[in-house]
Amino acid sequence: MAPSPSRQLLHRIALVAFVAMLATGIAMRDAEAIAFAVAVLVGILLLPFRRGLLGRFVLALVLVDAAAWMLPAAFSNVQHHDELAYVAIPVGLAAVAVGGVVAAVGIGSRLVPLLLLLTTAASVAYSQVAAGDHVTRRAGDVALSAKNVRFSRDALEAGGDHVSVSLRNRDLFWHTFTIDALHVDLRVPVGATRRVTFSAPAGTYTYYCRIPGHDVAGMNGQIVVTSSSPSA
Ligand SMILES: [Cu+2]
Repeated sequence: MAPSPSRQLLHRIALVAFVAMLATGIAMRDAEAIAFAVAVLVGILLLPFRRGLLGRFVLALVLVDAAAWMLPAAFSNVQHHDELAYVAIPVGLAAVAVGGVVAAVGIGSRLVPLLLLLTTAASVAYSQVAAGDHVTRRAGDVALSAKNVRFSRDALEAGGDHVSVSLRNRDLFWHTFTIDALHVDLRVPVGATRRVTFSAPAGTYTYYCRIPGHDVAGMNGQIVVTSSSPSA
């Protein structure tokens, strides 16, 4: 029996997802992205068995997860007019993930890839031509970056009435700069820089990334806030 149109489409989209995820993982040296690519490959290898049910199930799970991370990243980076590569990566991966999920639930229309391709092209083009609120680090910011589920620094100092922190995310998946005690929760998608300004009584505060598993993996540190600027 020949595979159904949706299974054929799922197979093709999953191959694209595998190559795109692997290439992104290698280009960004991102272990989580490579793990995602491997999970997609497992789903592809399972597709020929049991009328594809197990493969469909695995691919649906992995691609729903990918879409859940990449769609908001795509929206955020388009909206903030981030660098071309860091708009194209989440938009492209989100489109592939959504297409894969649609095929995994049994919709095999050829219109799906066409619509996704057009949406991707339009979103990326819009992000690069429209004027907007592109966020960059500013003088005086406490500067942090995140790479391979690590903050660049685990001890920060800040002073003054207002503390500004800018975080650049060099990983494919989201990171946050979160201080529960101060209700600070800065969310940063792939390749982007985001800033947060807050006021805090002098003291020592713990910051961490609240993406599941990241705090446990060591993504945390302490910020000491003094009443006057530390450089003064
Ligand atoms: Cu994180």
